[in-house]
Amino acid sequence: PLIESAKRLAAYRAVDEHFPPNARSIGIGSGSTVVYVVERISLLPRERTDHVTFIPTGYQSRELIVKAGLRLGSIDMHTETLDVVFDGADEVDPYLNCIKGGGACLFQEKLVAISGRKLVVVADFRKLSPSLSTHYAPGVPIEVVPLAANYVLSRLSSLGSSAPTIRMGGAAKAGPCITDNGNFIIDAPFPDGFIPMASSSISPPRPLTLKSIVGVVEHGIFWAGDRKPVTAYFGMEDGTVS
Ligand code: DER
Repeated sequence: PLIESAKRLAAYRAVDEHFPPNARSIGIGSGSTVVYVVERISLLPRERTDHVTFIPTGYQSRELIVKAGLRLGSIDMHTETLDVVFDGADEVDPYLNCIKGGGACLFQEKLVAISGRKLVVVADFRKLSPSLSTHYAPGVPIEVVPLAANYVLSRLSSLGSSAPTIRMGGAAKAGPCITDNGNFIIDAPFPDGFIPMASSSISPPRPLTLKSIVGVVEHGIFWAGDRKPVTAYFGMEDGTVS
């Protein structure tokens, strides 16, 4: 309940402060915190949401939008920049760089985030981190083409990942987890926050190298410097929002 109330607090504050009065299109991320974002939006007066198109970032996000009775759109049909994108994260550093992909939705999340005017991250206190890849134990989620998975595993090891693994479906599915785009997810832990980058001179790390591995579709590092204003709301243990 403490964590759930922290998620709800962050989500409600984010919507109250960033849902534009004249909104036309809003991106909705994936995961459990964004559920409260949609809950808050559905409590807004109808005149504020009736004319808005909501763009999902996967099947779960799409279902949230439809079940809330909000108008569903699709990123492949949307050309104009989205007013704002709300999404969760697995780890957020002081620069507001994020690790995302815990829900295996990182590809569409990044595609929708980069299509928006700004990204508003909502998270509970557990996601705060002094340096990326030091708190979120599984490491950096990376979406890969299944045929290339073993090759990518070997490259990640040579780039310093301590124990990259293909994410399995667990009780939900025998064999690997399959993303909404039909790909695998590799979780790549990088000890003490060193994420491979083009140059060690860049601080905080800019993980260009990951994208250059053949078979990598997208990685879960959301770099705050990518021309996107990023705002983050954290629900804290003491019931405050920072
Ligand atoms: O997959 C993602 O990046 C999601 O945003 C997700 O990991 C956030 O998780 P949570 O809101 O359920 O904690």
